[in-house]
Amino acid sequence: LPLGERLERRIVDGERQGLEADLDEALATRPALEIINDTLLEGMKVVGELFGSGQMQLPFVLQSAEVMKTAVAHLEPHMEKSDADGKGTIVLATVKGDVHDIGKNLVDIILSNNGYNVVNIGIKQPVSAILDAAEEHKADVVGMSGLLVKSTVIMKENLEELNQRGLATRFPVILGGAALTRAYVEEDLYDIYAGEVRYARDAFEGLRL
Ligand code: B1M
Repeated sequence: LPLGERLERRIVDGERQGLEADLDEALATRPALEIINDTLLEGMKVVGELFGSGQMQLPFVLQSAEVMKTAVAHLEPHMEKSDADGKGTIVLATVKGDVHDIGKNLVDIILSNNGYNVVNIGIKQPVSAILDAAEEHKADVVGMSGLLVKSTVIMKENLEELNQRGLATRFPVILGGAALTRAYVEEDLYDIYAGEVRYARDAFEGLRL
């Protein structure tokens, strides 16, 4: 197989052996971010489709996710970094009940590489932990990620909690993850949140915001 297809297959098949060598070969001709966006994420998309249609079982999805994480970790040192530092602090978390963290961690890498201080507190984080971290680190923004449909409901509850605690005007919120839609965030949630809430389709939109 040509290199690009081979890398995509490695994600789909959860095949680690030879991964680094293929990535190094790809790095010789393409920037790291392009390899992630145009090749590796395509592989994850296929995994999602296979899983969603019952053609792939969960342990294999996990294997693919591990290969994806290994690949991103290998590429990370090759990503462009901006010299600018101290642009601001964002607390980043995957919301309560949700373990998906590949997208959140990509957001972390891209923001960190572009001069932001990212406090990534991990997965399955209740709103109290997110807000504690935001207060402790004097965050400029709170970022929440979640891929499950039920996470979209949790995000709404979290925003209501910020309202109740009088923190909405202090913390603008960025939401991301596959189960969200722009309309849900920027119309429905916008109406209930007393502060700013925005939707980021991908890590780059997160950076722009
Ligand atoms: Co899960 N899973 N999974 N899974 N999984 C999905 C999300 C699913 C859509 C698959 C499917 O059915 N087709 C489905 C959700 C269905 C739903 O809710 N309606 C699903 C399910 C059902 C489940 C379980 C319930 C399965 C089970 O146990 N029966 C279970 C849930 C466990 C839990 O959370 N409590 C589960 C478990 C897992 C694994 C552990 C095996 C693994 C996760 C491993 C890990 O993350 N460490 C996994 C995986 C890998 C997936 C799919 C296949 C791929 C997700 C991924 O990593 N994509 C996923 C299918 C899919 O998404 N289509 C699926 C790549 C990643 C880079 O994309 O996270 O979307 P994403 O991030 C993007 C943007 O969304 C955005 O930027 C990123 C990069 O551009 N973004 C942000 C994300 N967060 C952001 C935050 C921002 C800004 C942008 O600012 C704050």
